[in-house]
Order: sequence, then C-alpha cells, then structure tokens
Amino acid sequence: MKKVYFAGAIRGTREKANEYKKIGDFIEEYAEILDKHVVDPELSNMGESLDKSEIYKRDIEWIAESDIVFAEVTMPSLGVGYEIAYAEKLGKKIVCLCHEGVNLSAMIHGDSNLEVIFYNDVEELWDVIKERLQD
Ligand code: 6IA
Repeated sequence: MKKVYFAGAIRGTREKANEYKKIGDFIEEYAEILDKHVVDPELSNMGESLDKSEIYKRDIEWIAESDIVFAEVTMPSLGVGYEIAYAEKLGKKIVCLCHEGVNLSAMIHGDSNLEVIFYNDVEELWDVIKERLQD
C-alpha cells in the first residue's frame, strides 16, 4: 500500500477542512495517509498541541517516507508551500489540487515538476487520485 503525505492549510485557514476530509477519506480507500491530522476537520486552526520543532521534524520525516504527496493548494499556506518545495527537492511525485478560479501562485503553477489539477467538486478528483496511486 502506498504511503501518502497530504499537505493542506492549518494556520493559514481551516476553511476547506471538510474538503480535505472528503479527499482524505477517498485516498484512504487505496493508500495510507501518514499525516492524518491534516484531513481531520476537528483540528483547530491552532494545529496540534505538539512542540513546534517536533511537528516540523515529524512532518519532514513523513514527507521523506512518503511515495507521493497530495497538496491541496486552494488556500494560501506557508507550510504547504514549504512542504511542496521540500518534497520536490527529495524528488517526490507531487500532485497539487486546486479549486477552479483560484489565482494560484506562479511558484506552484509555474513549476513543471508539479502536477496541478483544478476542480470544482471533489468528486472530479477521484479518477485522477486513483490513477496516481496506481502509477
Ligand atoms: O502554514 P500552515 O499551518 O497552513 O501549514 C500547514 C502544513 O504544514 C500542513 O500540510 C501540515 O502538514 C504542516 N503543519 C503546520 N503546522 C502544523 C501543526 N501544528 N501540526 C501538524 N502539521 C502542521 C501547528 C501548531 C503548532 C506550532 C502548535
């Protein structure tokens, strides 16, 4: 079973937390999500109550351990941008998921190492997520 790192805004905003949950539930039918807290809608925008350097260390270890990174990039988040760049340096496969109509940063949309998929409803993502988990 593939290991997935899921990046989604925490401090930025939890506005899309319900969508992270739906996407996370779908991914979990086919793969293991290492950082399950990000897809937990109960997580407040203060994040987990772990020490910040422990969170950092654990998250970058999980990125290194993952086979693929899915990053929900609809909402601006410093942490998500950092994680994408970190995963790219490790040569990870990275799939960015973004709501249609968002003026996405050129540092994400302009990076040819990243795949960016635009969607209106999360259901539109199921086929592509399944495919990427099978590659
Ligand atoms: O800048 P953001 O908080 O929006 O960054 C979100 C991204 O960074 C997510 O993909 C997470 O994997 C990671 N991340 C950022 N903060 C945390 C966190 N608690 N717990 C787990 N993962 C995190 C933050 C609060 C803590 C300093 C007490």
